[in-house]
Amino acid sequence: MADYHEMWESLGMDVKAHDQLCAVLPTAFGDTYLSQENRPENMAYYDFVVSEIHGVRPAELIEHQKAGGKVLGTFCLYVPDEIVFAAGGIATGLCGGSQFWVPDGEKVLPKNTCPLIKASVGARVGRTCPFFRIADMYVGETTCDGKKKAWEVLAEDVPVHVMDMPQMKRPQDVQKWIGEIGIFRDVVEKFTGNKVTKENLQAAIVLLNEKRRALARVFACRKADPVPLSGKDALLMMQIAFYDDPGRCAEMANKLADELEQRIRDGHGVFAKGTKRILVTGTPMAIPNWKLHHLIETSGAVVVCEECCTGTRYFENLVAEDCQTIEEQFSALAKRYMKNNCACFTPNQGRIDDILRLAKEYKADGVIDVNLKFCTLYDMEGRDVERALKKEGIPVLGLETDYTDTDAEQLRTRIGAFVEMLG
Ligand code: BJ8
Repeated sequence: MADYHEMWESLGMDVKAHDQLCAVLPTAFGDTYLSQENRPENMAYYDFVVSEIHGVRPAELIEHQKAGGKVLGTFCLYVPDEIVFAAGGIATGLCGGSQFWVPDGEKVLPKNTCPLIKASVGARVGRTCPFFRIADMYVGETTCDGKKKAWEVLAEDVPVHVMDMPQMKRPQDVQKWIGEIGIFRDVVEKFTGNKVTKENLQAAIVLLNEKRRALARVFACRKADPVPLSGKDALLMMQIAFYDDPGRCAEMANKLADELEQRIRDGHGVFAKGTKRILVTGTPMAIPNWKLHHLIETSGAVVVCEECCTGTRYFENLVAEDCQTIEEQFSALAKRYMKNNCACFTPNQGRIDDILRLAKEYKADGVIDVNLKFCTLYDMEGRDVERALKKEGIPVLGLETDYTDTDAEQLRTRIGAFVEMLG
């Protein structure tokens, strides 16, 4: 990575502590990613992004701020980025996926909080992530209890707007979400000083739909056998999609899809034909959380799809592009975002249906349902997931883990036994 110390210092970061993170990441990435054979050439872009992870994109965001633009940090798939981009802002995903940030999170949160929340809060309070320093405002949401309380801690240090999520999916809940998006629009307009109009909202809808279409193209290629892309590489593309420039994200994903489609025509895969295919479902895997995929793909199987927020939920369902009025656009946004199936909703049959559908579409031999420790919502929903899959005769393995490596060998044993059982 080029030298960004001056930039990090100007952001008020704890540069000394941050250097420790920068020192371990290249080795972790090399061991997990660069050791893979036969990777598509177009993964070079994503490797480059990781090699400059706290440099290139943060520098772009700072340039945007210097030109008078605002950066809003988000943590959840329900927050409509379209509003931010329509108002000339940039929305960037902020979820923390490293154990490095957890101890700082534990200074202000109970230890028995999920690692995603602890890492996200720790990255801010420990001043060890440029993205968390750059964001002018954080956008939270009332999804799980842990997040709700985390916003209160973060709000002591940075402006936070919290969107009040419905917990059910009745027509009145969609109506409520339209209202919340309206409130969010007002906040964003005031914060950026720019109006959200029918025209700039339309442009933002098309921009983000293009990104969704491109990511979907890459995922569609994963249905092939032999599979032309490893699950680890697909996960990396998704993790970067959360904070990359959306236009560039679409361009790079389309280039990768072009290459993968050619690989399929040539019968060229990263794993041998017939390698056992795994669908992963459960809690999100924020960068640099590559643990589960690495374990699966070094245990004789390949991950072909993720039903989670760092997977299909991020790009499935487009926002209608044929709205005639701004009211129709708001309604289209609310309808699209409310199609996400997070365990914070009750009931959440839509997620079970999605898992069954995706297992068939991606020809999965088995499903691994992964839960981040202390995420009660996904943990409890695991029972229904297991029951539905068993009913359909699809083998399922439930796992719980965190960001540490202490359980890696135990997980490897269980995953290995599961893959072997698949025959
Ligand atoms: S839409 S999954 S991004 S809420 S893992 S913090 S739920 S205790 S991340 Fe999520 Fe939005 Fe849902 Fe997706 Fe809480 Fe569970 Fe932690 Fe979670």
